[in-house]
Order: sequence, then structure tokens, then C-alpha cells
Amino acid sequence: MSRPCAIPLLFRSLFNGTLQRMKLGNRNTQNAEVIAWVGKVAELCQPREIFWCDGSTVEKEALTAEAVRSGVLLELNPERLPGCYYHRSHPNDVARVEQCTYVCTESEEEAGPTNNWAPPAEMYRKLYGLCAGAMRDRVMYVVPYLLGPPKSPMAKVGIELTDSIYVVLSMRIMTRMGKVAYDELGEGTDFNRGLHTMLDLDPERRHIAHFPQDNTIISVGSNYGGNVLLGKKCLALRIGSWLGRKEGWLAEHMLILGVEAPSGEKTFVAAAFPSACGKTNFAMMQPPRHFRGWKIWTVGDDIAWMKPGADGCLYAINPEFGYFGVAPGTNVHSNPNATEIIKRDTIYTNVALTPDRDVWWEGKGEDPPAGTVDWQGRPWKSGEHAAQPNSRFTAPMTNNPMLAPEAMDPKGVPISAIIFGGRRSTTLPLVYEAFNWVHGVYMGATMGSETTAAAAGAVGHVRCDPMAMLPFTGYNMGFYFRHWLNMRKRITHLPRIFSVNWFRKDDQGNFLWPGYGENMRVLEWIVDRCHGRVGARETPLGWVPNARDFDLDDLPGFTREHFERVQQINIEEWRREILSQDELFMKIYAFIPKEMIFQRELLVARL
Ligand code: GTP
Ligand code: SPV
Ligand code: MN
Repeated sequence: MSRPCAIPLLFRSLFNGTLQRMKLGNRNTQNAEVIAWVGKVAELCQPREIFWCDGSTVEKEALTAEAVRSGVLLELNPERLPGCYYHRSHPNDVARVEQCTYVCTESEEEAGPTNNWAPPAEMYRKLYGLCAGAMRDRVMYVVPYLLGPPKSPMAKVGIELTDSIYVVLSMRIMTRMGKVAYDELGEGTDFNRGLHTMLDLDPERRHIAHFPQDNTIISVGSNYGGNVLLGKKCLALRIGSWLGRKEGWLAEHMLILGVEAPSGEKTFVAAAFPSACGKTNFAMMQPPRHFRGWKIWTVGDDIAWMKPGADGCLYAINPEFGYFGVAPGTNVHSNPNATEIIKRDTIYTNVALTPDRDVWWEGKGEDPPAGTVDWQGRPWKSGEHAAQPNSRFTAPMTNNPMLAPEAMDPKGVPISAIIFGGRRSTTLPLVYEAFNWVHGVYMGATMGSETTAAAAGAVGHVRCDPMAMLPFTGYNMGFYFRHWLNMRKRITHLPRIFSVNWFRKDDQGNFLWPGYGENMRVLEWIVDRCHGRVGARETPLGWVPNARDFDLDDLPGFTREHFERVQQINIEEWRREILSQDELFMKIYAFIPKEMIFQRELLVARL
């Protein structure tokens, strides 16, 4: 059970009495704990009004009209993009900010060397100071939301208090928002307490702070997705991973998809790729023509909560209800499903705007029409970014024509394979399989990937990003590896573990592998391995496909030689790879499970 966040006495006396004067709005919950907590935050932040969201359609229409009136949203061309809206964030506020993200556990050791840490009391004091009176001329929205399908034993309730109408409308797409969450909570007190205020978007005052022991998140000074949609990275991953360790499950930065074979056989896999490394694309993939009769069903595109079931399988749910996807690169060839999904009921953030109120981004296909303005509202000049590289669409998952019916199933889907992947222009082959669970955990733990525009900072340098969770593990990374290792004792039918890399390049900088829908070929091999239908060849890294088993039919211009190249294991490169992995291992050396060190030695010996 979590402790309610305690407002320091200082503020309690400072703002005493203002609550009575404040318009309380129309409360739509009887939950005493929720009402008391909202009251306390209101005393601190001093909003001019409190708006209790119920998630209804009437409410959505009213809030959308208000957002348009106040200039937060612009209505897009209703003929082409019905129900779609355009939003620009502050140019200094376009991505997650890892340097401003804190995990405030009781001890520094609990947060571990890969997280920014501050003592909880100190951080509360600082943030309450920043929040004091911060909503004076604003509305505070009370946003109740449910992560996971209703009645799922894995589902969790969160309540986000925010002064951003953009956040409210986005949370309404990304989560099951409104009455459904209060119904699930009932009289309970076990809910995540989220407080968000934009302040003046000053990057100097930006903080995204997590208090796992209080199940509390406070985010100030930003209005960008991952920093402020608190159900997403903050609750579903950082607090989620902390709860998962305590309660015996895994909260992971993974897509979940179902592969349906022509025989009707359905296999579910989960895949962890770092931010902007292909999860949404893979989760919605359309198999190429050659794979007649095969279907891909999307369960989730960013986050998986996975827990061992009574039958010994590992079950996964998608805690989210929408997609917050990267716009650039999305087109009818790369992701035809996504182009369908985002034709209606979608909020576009930081893309370019055409004169007929349509949207545009790099890699959309056709050229932008004359008169297009860029993501900052300036006339677009050829050679400059029209869309911000991390521009996004926010769309309901119910728009997805390939949404897996199982996405609504409270018990989740059984996972047969876990896939780890990164963005690597060298070294990493297209696909290989771990020898066993412990080796697979080592593979995930030593994943490297080139940084992307999803987080503020330099783009394109390789960093170790264990399980794609470096910015999202809400506790000590060494303990997290230990938790992964321990999970094998709780799962009878362990998923097989694979490594993939869609991004290997030749000397001219061209991708060696066609990617996107053609990734179906890799997936087919993975599914066949899971069902014991296909052999493999042993290499120092793990099991790789025999050339004869890997389907390259109907892939013009891609020969067996190309396949050899994309699968190549270069021993020299791998020696360097291990040295670069040591950087993370040294950082968390004191906490690393010894199995990881053994696995490293085994790999060195095999090489
Ligand atoms: P987050 O939402 O940040 O977690 O990202 P994500 O992992 O869902 O990545 P997404 O699917 O949005 O892809 C990010 C970028 O990678 C897009 O520009 C895609 O076009 C590109 N991409 C995705 N899959 C492939 C692929 O198979 N090959 C190549 N070359 N690029 C890809
Ligand atoms: C990511 O960066 O991994 C995202 C986008 O999915 S955000 O919600 O900003 O985290
Ligand atoms: Mn993500």
C-alpha cells in the first residue's frame, strides 16, 4: 500500500482556507482518499478551478473546443483528417529529458548508478516549492486512468492532476481514461498519484521525479509526451518496473504482437527496441505479398507488463490504449496500418502543416506542397527539417485494423519469444538466438544502440541500453538483471530469447536489410524456432538460421550473399563490442549478478 504524499506543514499553513474559496468543480468520485489528495494538491497549486474528468464523449468535445479556442490545438482538414488536431510544443520541449529525470528512492543504492537520484524529502521540498501557486490562473484537471484491460489482475489505476489540456486530451487517447478507472479503484487507496504542471516551460526548472515508495510522480516544466503523459514511461515503466520487482512481474519497453500462420496457429512475441528503433513499425507490420495467409495482430507498440500465469507461461498485457508514434518515416510502404490508424481522431505534435491543413513530415512520400510551414510555424525551406525529428502522432489503438482481439483480454497473451533489438550500423547480425534464458538475459543486458531524437541530446552514438530500459528502469540496473534471472524460476515454459538488428549498413551507408514488412522473414524463423520446427547453426554469439531455412523468396535484389553479409560475425568487431559493454558493467559492477560475468567470460572464450 502506498503512503499518501505528505504536503509539508509550511505549505499547509500558507494556503489554509483557500480551498473553501476555490471552485471545486463537479466531483465524480466518492473515493475519500482521491478527494483528500486532490484537495491537498489544490491547496498547494492554487488553481482557479478544478475540473474532474469523466472520460465521456461530451467532455471530449467540450475540452477539444476549449483547446481550439485557446490555441493549444488547431483543427485539421475535416474532410481528409476527421477528428484530427494539430499541436506545436515549445521548441525547447520536444523530447524526453533524461538529465532532468529522477528516481527518488530512500537510498541512493536503490536507484543505482544509471539513474539520477535525490533524497525523496529534498526533492519533494524543491518541487512543492516550484508547484506553490503554479496553477493560479489555470484549471487543474483531475485525470483518472486505468492501465491495462478492466478487471485484469495486472491492471493499475493512476490519477494525474495536470494544468495542461493537451495532456488531458492525449491521456484520453493513450489510456482508458475516466469513470472506468474510478470503477476499478472503488474505495481503494492503491493508485498512482501524478502531479504535472507546465510552469513556464523553462528548461532550467524542468523535473520529472519518481517516488516509487509513495507510488507518486511529480513532473514540472514540460509539456512533451514522455515527460508528462504520466501513465506512459513514468508509471508504466519506471514505477511499474519497481512494482514488478516487488510483486514478481516485468514492466518492459516492449511491443507485443501476434503472428497468425495460414494454418490459424497464433504465436505471441514481445520485443524490446530502444526509443525510435522500430517497435511501432514492427508491431503493425504488414507481411509482404509472399507471405499470403499470414497475419500480424498488434497487442501493443511500446510497453508490456508480463507476469507468469498459473499454466507456467509468461502472460503479457499492453497497459496502454493508444499509440504515441514517431511521425517521420511513416508512409504507406513502411507502415500501411499506421497510415490508416492516423486518418482520424489523432493529435499530431510538431509535424509540418500544409496550406490546406493537412500534415507533412520527412519520409511521408510525396513532396510537401508550396506554402507548407514547418513545426515551428515558419515557412518551410528545402533542406531544413519540416517536421521535428521526434514529431509524433497520438492515436487510439481501436483505430487499428489489425488490433488483436486479445488486446482486450484481462489475462493477456502467452509469450513464446522475447526479442531484443537495437539500431546498429555495424557488428550486430540481423538475427540470432540465445542458447538459454541466462544467456538471453546477458544478451539483453549488453544491448547497444545508437541514440535517437526521442531523447534530448546527441543523436547517433552507440550507448549500452540494457533491454531498451536504460532511461526507464526505476531502480538499480544490477537488481533489475537479478530480477530477470530470477524470473526463470517462476516460468515453466520460458520464452526463447532472440537478438535482431534491422539497421546494419554497408560501407556506403545504405541499409543492408530492407526492413519493415520484410522483417516478417525474420519473424517466421523465430516462430518456427519457438515451435521446434526448424534447426539452427551454432556460432559464438548463439544460434543462427541455416541459409536454407531462411526464406528469401520473392525478395528481388537480395541474394544469399546479401544474407551472409547481414548475418556476418566479425570476431575483431566483437572483441571491441565486449570492451564497450564493459563501460556499463564497470559502472554497476558492485551490483551485477555473477551470472552476467560468467556469460561474458563464456562469450570471450567462444570468440
Ligand atoms: P518509440 O515510440 O520512441 O519508442 O519508437 P519505436 O521503437 O516505436 O520506433 P518506430 O517504429 O516509430 O520507428 C522509428 C524510426 O525507425 C522510424 O523513422 C522508422 O521509419 C524507422 N524504422 C522502423 N523499422 C525499420 C526497419 O525495419 N528498417 C529501417 N531501416 N528503419 C526502420
Ligand atoms: C520513447 O521515447 O521511447 C517513446 C516516446 O515512446 S515517449 O513517450 O516520449 O517516451
Ligand atoms: Mn518508447
